[in-house]
Amino acid sequence: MPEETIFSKIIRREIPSEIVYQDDLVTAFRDINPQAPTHILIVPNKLIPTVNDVTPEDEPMLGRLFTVAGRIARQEGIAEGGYRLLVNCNRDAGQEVYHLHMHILGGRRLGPMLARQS
Ligand code: DGP
Repeated sequence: MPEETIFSKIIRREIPSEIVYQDDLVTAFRDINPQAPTHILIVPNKLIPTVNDVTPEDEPMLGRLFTVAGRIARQEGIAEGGYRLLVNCNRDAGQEVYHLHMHILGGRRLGPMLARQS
């Protein structure tokens, strides 16, 4: 079994966070360190560490991530202006929390997709 992260405790509401949506498959809550006016994470309720660990049986949950992303974008008023969905996988992408999550970022011009190398 993979090791639980702080996100499992957030999903079970054992530690405080601003949950904006929850159903049988996914939970969405505001990022603790927002990079944009709207910065929300959507996570599977089941612990899946990275995209590399996804299996075909996870496909209903993966589809739910997108339908919930659209719903939250409308709720947050960023659907028309636009937003970015982002999933980091492992070290080179800078993944910090090893519980699969989709970032929803919006509410300002987000700029180029990748930071320039210095
Ligand atoms: P990533 O680099 O893709 O693994 O992003 C992890 C994100 O998780 C990062 O933007 C900060 C956020 N985060 C980490 N710990 C917590 C927490 O305890 N609560 C909340 N709400 N967000 C957290």
